[in-house]
Amino acid sequence: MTFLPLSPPGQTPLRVMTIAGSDSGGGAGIQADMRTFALLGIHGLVAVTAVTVQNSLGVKGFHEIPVDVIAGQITEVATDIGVQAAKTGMLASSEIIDTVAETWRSLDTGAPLVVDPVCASMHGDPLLHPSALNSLKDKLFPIATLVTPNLDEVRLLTGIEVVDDDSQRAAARELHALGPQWALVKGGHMRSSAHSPDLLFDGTDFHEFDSPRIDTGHDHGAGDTLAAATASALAHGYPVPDAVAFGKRWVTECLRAAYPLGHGHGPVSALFRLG
Ligand code: PXL
Repeated sequence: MTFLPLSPPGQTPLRVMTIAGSDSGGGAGIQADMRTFALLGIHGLVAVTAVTVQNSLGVKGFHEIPVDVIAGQITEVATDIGVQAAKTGMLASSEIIDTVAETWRSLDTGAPLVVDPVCASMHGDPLLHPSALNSLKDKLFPIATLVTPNLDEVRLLTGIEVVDDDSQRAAARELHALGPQWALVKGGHMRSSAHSPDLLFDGTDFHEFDSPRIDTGHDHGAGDTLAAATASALAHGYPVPDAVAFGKRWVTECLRAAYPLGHGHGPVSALFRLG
């Protein structure tokens, strides 16, 4: 596949910020995001929202970072280092969501914001208090360039059970009506399909992105990786449909390269990029 342009050695690369949780197993969260950024030639910036205690078998617990520390991380790096795009992942609580939304809004960077509305781990362990769903919808979605829910998140956010093309379109319309410029309904969790059809909607046009379903038991961090790669392409100025197409190709390759880890589920792997 073709990658993103690289800056020459010694020249400051583009910067993309991840506002997300730490995964002690190194497969998802900020660890997946930073790996993606590095292997795409992006300088990653970090605002840690929560520290999870987890391994390949599941999330045992998490500790939320105080909101003033989260706001501080975002503000200090954005005002000094500058940021060409950002993405959110695990935000844990409505207090954190409100802080992230307010901080990002007031910084007024003009940089695109990708909101991956992480609700639970692949094992079903909660990563967001259920009461925070409304904050996601009311505070963060309206300032998002792009939201990227999977089908479980779509059900929680809209009540729509996506089973086919029609319900996927209905979900995209409902999500877009919540205020983001673009809504991507990822089809990867439509396990009965031989494909992984993603649908992007900007309120007028639908764009479809298809890829073969990669048959791997190791897909931990796939959503984070797609959002991080898409944000990286947005930082380069790609139009949203092109950035999503790039993110989808990248995560498909990462799924092909996924590996077993520990006694449970392994992560997708960006290490294929190293040749
Ligand atoms: O893949 C979603 C995700 C995001 N962020 C953190 C996670 C997970 C899944 O486990 O642990 C920190």
